[in-house]
Formats: sequence, C-alpha cells, structure tokens
Amino acid sequence: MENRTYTADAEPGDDVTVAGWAHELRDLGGIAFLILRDKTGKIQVKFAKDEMDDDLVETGTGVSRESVVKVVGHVEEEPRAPTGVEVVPESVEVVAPADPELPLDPSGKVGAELPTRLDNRTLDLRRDEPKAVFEIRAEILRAVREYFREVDATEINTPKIVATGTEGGTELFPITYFGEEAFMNQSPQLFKQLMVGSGLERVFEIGPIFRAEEHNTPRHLNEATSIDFESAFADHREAMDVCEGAVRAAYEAVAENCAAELEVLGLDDEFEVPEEAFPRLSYEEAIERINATGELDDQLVWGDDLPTEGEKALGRDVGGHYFITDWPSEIKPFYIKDHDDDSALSTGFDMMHPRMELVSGGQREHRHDQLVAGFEQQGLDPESFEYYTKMFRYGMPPHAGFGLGGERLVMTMLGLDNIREAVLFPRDRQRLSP
Ligand code: ATP
Ligand code: AMO
Repeated sequence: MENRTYTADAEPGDDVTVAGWAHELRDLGGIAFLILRDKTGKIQVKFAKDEMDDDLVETGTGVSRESVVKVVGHVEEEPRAPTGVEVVPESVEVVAPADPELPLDPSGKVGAELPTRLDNRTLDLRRDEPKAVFEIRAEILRAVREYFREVDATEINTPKIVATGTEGGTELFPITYFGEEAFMNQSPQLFKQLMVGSGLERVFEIGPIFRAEEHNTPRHLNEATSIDFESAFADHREAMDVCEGAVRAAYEAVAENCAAELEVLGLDDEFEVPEEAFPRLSYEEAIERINATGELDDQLVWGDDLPTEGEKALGRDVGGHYFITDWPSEIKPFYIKDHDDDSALSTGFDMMHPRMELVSGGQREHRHDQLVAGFEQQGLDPESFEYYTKMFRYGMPPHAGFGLGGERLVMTMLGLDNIREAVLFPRDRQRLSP
C-alpha cells in the first residue's frame, strides 16, 4: 500500500496512513477508541464523537473485530494511550470486514486448543506468541544457511519424488508416478552423497522429508524439515564439528536478533546459547550411564537401540546437548562406515538435546564393493540403487555428514511441548488439511 506507515513508526506530528486489523474497540460514551494492530504493534485511533464527522465516527466505531481497516490521520502525543501516541483520523476505510463470529480469538483473551489453532493458522498467527515462534524459526534457518555458506558449503535442492527409500522400507509414502510406483523422499541422503563426489564437494539442503510414521507423538511429523549437510574429505569428527557449529550459530542468532520474540515467549531471562563444547559419549558409555540412573525397568545391553525413556534419563544426567558416537554397526544404516579397526563399531553418531534426538550422521561408506555388500546385509536389492552405487565406481571421496531435524531444533530451543507448534501446517495421522 502506497505511503503506508507501520504503527511502530508513527511519530507525533506525522500525517500517516496506517493499515491493519481492528484489535479492539473501546466505546466510553463521548469518546471511542479503535486499537489498530499491524505486524509491528498496535496504535490507538481516537473518535471524539461530538467533534468529528458522523460518518467517520460511525465507520470507525462500527467495525467488527479483526476487520482490515485503513486509517489516514494525524499522529498526536497522548500519554493516556497505550503507546503514548494516537491517531486522530481524517478518514477510515474498512478494507475487508471480518465476520463477527470468529473461530479463534486473536486477542488471546479466550484461549484455544492446538487443533483449533492449527485449523485457523491465519488467525492464530495474529497472536504474538505463535508469531514469535515463526519469526524465530525463520531466523534459525537464516543463521544455519549463513553458517553453512561460511564453511564453504553449496546449497542444493534434491528431488522429493523418488524411486527408492533409504531410511527403512516401512516408513515410505507410496505415490503413483505416471502409472509407476514411486515414493515421497524420506531423506536427501543418497543425493547429497552423490553431490560430494561432484565438483561441489561440500553441500547442504534445507527441505522437506516425508515419513509414514504410524505413531502419533509430540515429536514426530509425517512431513518434517531436514537440515542436511554432507562434505567430501571429511570424517565423522569433522561432521560433528559442523553440526555443533550450526546449532550454536542458530542459538547465537536468536539471542542476538530475536530479543523481542523471546520476551513475548517469556524466555528472555532463561535463554542460553550453549557455550561449552558438546560432550561426545560413546554408545557404550551412554548405555552404562542410562543403566546407572536406575530409571529403566530393564537394563540395556550392547546392541539395543536407546528407548525414549533412556534418552530422557541420559539427557537429565548430561544436562545439555551431547553426542553419542561409536554405535553398533548393526543398528546403523548401510551407508554409514564402520571403524577400520573394528567392523562391529560404526562411525555413526547422534546429537541429542536433553529432551530428544536432534541429529543423525556419520562417516559414509565410500568404497564401492563394501557399499554394495552393505545393501545386501540390510536386505536391500543393490540393483534398484544402481543409480547411486554406480557413481562410487568413478572416484567417490571419503565423506561425512548429518541430518538435523529443523522442527526439533525450534521445539527444543523454545521449550515447545508439541512439535506441531513449530510447523505452520503440520502433517500427522489426523491432519491432511489445511
Ligand atoms: P476528551 O475531552 O478527550 O473527550 P474526556 O475525559 O472528557 O476526554 P471521556 O469520554 O469522559 O472523555 O473519557 C473517558 C475516559 O477515557 C477517561 O477515563 C479518560 O481519561 C480516557 N481518555 C480520554 N481521552 C483519552 C485518550 N486520548 N487516550 C486514552 N484515554 C483517554
Ligand atoms: P534420521 O532418520 O535420524 O537420519 O533423521 C535426521 C533427523 O531428522 C529429524 N526427523 C524428524 N523430525 C520430525 N518428525 C519426523 N518424523 C522425523 N524424522 C526425522 C530428527 C532426526 O534426528 N539420512 C540420515 C541423516 C544423515 O545421516 O545425514 C537421516 O535421515 O531430528
């Protein structure tokens, strides 16, 4: 809109055009106030009934809550106004009226359950708290992107419609692709590996992954945002360094650039950038420490995957972000390389927040014959992956990387109870629209 002034920028003495939503109407008899809200804040518009044009007063005071309104007027200092200034209107236009019955109250006075909020995200994000979450999410993604560029990685975009899965066959969404069976991609894993063998050498991708997870939990989505990194001539240790750097860069950016949003979320006092290096525990140490907490009914033994309760017990014990390294080879995927001196131990790692896993990664098997053998061991047909394995015959450097769950990063950073609060339009067992 031409000449539009954000409410936060309206200074006494200015002639302005402000536009936004009718947040609240207060009619005190001789005087009425319309509180107009835009993305920067709110401003009071004054209607002195005896002094102003009747039509103007009628329009301004008759507007229904959440209608879109445009006001042209003069800004004056007014200590009694919520922001210390008010607009004395010359004209008021209802640009888009709102039904008087709203499915959700954007003023926040009446609370709403998460499903109602998710059904009405447009109205939900007129509230300060959800809006702050998504402003912070955008800042996290900006910071991570910038960090990857600083460490010389090139952003890539890989297909989301694919012929084969990589992260376990049962979690695939099948689709029909011109009469043939295809799938929504679970991970850019194979494509990012193919690109480290290209002239790009070091790549990252921030994009959707699709997983047909049957269960309904507060930390799983069926469509999630994966932050993937992969680098030629790197080992798992270097991948962990980059992973830690990316997460720290995200926290630093939020601390530096999102003070107002953190305050809205009530986190301004407690928000901490992780300063210490993330401890690196071996899988063996991890199960010993979990067993020592005594919080599990059954003791864990070598080869067990870590149960959720075990992860939580260990998280409380460690108290911050940490890595789990040296996993048993048998519970890591075929593309993860084993240690050269012990084939029962893999170079795979997870990076954990005390509440949950955030990252999986590792050094990759870059030797063609060993890679093909790994497929067979995992019961996968190497022939259907020939587009991938073939490139390992033409000079594939040693490489390593990781995948970081974007929503889980937002969720754990902001202490959100449910991962759905970190996605605009979550996909889960119950939810396919909006
Ligand atoms: P005015 O002479 O501006 O019309 P008033 O006090 O005679 O002011 P009232 O209708 O009696 O008008 O005001 C009702 C209430 O609104 C009073 O408590 C007053 O303090 C408050 N009020 C008046 N003007 C403003 C303003 N511009 N911003 C905030 N509160 C105001
Ligand atoms: P993994 O399957 O562990 O590893 O996924 C990596 C990270 O992505 C996030 N994530 C999810 N978040 C929400 N809902 C889901 N359903 C979901 N699934 C995964 C988690 C998880 O830690 N190819 C490997 C990565 C690699 O080795 O580079 C992979 O996909 O935060």
